[in-house]
Amino acid sequence: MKLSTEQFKHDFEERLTSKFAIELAKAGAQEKYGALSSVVKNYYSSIWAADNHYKDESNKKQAYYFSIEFLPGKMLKSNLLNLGILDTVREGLSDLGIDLDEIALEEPDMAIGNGGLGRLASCFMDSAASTGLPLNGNGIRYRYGLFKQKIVDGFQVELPDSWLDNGNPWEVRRYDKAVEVCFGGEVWLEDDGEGHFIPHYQNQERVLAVPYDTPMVGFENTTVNNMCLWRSEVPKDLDLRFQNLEYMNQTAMLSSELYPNDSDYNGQLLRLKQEYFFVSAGLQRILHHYKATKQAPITHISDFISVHINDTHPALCVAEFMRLLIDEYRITWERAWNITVKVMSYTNHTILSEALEKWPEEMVKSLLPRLYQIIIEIDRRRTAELLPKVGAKLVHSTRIVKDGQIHMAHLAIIGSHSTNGVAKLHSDLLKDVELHDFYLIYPERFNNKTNGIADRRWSQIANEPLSKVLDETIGKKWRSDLKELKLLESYKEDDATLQRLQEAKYEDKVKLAKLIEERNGIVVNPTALFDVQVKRLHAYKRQLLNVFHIMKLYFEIKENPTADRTARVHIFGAKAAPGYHYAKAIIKCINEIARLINNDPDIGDQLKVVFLENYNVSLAEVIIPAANVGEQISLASKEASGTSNMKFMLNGALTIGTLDGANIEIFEAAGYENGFVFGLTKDEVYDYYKNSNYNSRDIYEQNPLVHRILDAFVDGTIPNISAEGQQIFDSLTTYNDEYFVLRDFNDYVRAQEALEKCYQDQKAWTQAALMNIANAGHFSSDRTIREYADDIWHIKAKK
Ligand code: TH1
Repeated sequence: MKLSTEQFKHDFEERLTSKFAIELAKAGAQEKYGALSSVVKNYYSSIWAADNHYKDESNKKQAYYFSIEFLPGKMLKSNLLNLGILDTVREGLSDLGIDLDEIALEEPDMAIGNGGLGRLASCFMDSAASTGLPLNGNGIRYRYGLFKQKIVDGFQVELPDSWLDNGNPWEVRRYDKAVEVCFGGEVWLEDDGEGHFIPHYQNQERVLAVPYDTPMVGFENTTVNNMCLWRSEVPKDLDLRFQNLEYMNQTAMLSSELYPNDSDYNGQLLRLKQEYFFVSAGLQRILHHYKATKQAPITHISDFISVHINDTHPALCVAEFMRLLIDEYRITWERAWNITVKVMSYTNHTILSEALEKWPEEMVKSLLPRLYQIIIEIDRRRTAELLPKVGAKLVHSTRIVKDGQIHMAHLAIIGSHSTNGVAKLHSDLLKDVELHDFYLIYPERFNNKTNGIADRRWSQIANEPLSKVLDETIGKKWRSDLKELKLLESYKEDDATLQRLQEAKYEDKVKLAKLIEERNGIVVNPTALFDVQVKRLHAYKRQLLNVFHIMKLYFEIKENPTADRTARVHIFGAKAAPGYHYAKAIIKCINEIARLINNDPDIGDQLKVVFLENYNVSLAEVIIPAANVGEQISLASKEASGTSNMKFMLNGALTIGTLDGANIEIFEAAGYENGFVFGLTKDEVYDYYKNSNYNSRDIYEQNPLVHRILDAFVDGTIPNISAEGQQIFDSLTTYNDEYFVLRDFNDYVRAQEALEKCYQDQKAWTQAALMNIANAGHFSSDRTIREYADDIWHIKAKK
């Protein structure tokens, strides 16, 4: 949009007075943020309304992304950037003596997600709007987002994230679009005399679902999509029988808290309720909207809408859509089923067994009696139809209802026309191993969509120094088309460009160093090698491997404190699920190791270890640009894709990583010579499983370095970790090291040594960094979302 600095200043000052009855000189940061966000909202509101109108009128197909998590982070700068007024506003504020970056800090991170899954959903929201694709989000408006992490005496402590305390300027409450969602009670079917069975209900618990719409503003275009988040409330005309505190509390709880588990399933009733709550509300709203805006009969709905099931959490979509079509719209089972399969599509994000949702039949039956009937019937009909075609073995292994449990992934695959994985390796594993039997029955449904990132946030917003170098080297087209970064390759031998890239990185490192000093009181040298691992704390991600290598460095320096070495700073950011004791033990150990190393005068500047508490999107925006090395060291086959790997690449960090998830595609794109690969391959891992011939104790006994490092966890070398150190020690010796940390240790050390050697040649290093940046174009989520739009949803971009 067009906006002059003068106009902006006028709008801003006027809003400050009208909203807070205060003049600029007296306004605090909170008020300045309130006024600024309100002005910005005003700028996009007419575009939003116009685009809604266009969508209704144009009759074009729209897609809906159902996700139990979103992780947008802060919205202010991204809205400014996408409206094309970031520089104008920055300048206008500066004229008024205000620093945009300072007021931006007032916005709480919107953290209604745990990690990669929710962040991917938000990258998709940004990219869809920015590529003009009609894709809307559907989720839950959690009152409390992901907990805030504090580190107290080295331990993780969780505090509530009460992110709505000062209001949320972006959302619009749409009470007139509220719907009811019902739980429990009894259901029976009665013949209506025309061959249709009508369900009758009694004793159901009713919940009002109220939608809050948040606009997703596209980058320099006229598309504004909607992220709809549902809040649970008590219906105004509540039946007397339900008017008690227990029910009121239960109802409020539904949208109260995000479950803090990443890649993990914990089968609690409230979670199942949350899943049905946003699924039912979302589908009802879609159908109401269809009826209100489309002339076509409901049987044509698959020409107008697509519903995407993001991991299995919204898999009830299949059964709920069937219910609505059959019970509410009186469509026959066969037709309803054909429509449902056409409308639904599903993404699998993990093969970890602890993350695969299976709900006890009894639980589903009592909480969702009608859906239970429908699920049983889907399973029954499919079994009858397929038995003669594919045989009992395949039918049995792929059944939805088995051993008293409802398999949500099975429901999602069977009830949709597309199942995709999130990186090539992961999608191949789905086809060849984990979902092989489904692949045999429905080969045409399987496909891959390698993840991507909202590159504008991770470069233009997060890394201004680098963005400036890019503008001045290859022009500005990369800002709207990341593939343009390829042009950078021709500057690989240009010393001036390499020099400028180094300067930009240095500037980012100084900024992070400042933050580390402020937050942790640790002084780090920005010329040191910054080696970063930021992601959820999980055993399969193997933060321990990183920690063991740090211990090796520590021992070496202690033995020879005056040797000439590359100074290193190891930076961690990671939250552990509150009930995941092993992960929390690792956090405690990292912090105690940091304390030990950072306070040892022998070590000095040669090695520092920093654990930054409360890792979240906005912290990532400071950490990732400053990294020289990104750690992507999960056990091969375990990380479905990973997405921080792509953010590091885009910011010119080199990857040290295993052949896992999207790392493989990153190494292929950037060139294997521009990264550091190590570790078991997925085939080697699967061979170990097949032959059950891994013995970690042997490695402990036979490798003196491993022995020494492990002993440090239990012999007092690392102080204050007696219980935690023992737990880790035992997991790797007595319990056979589930994620092959010891098996991969030597090779990891080799890769780290190669990396360090490369870093000593700053020119060669910067050339490798340049090759990473130049080839990051493929990992824009603009590319990913176009693939979903073309291959799965069949939706078209607004020109
Ligand atoms: C993550 C995967 O672990 C990660 O590899 C991938 O890049 C990301 O999804 C996006 O595709 C997952 N997060 C969750 C969270 C829950 C359940 C399963 C997964 S998989 C709650």
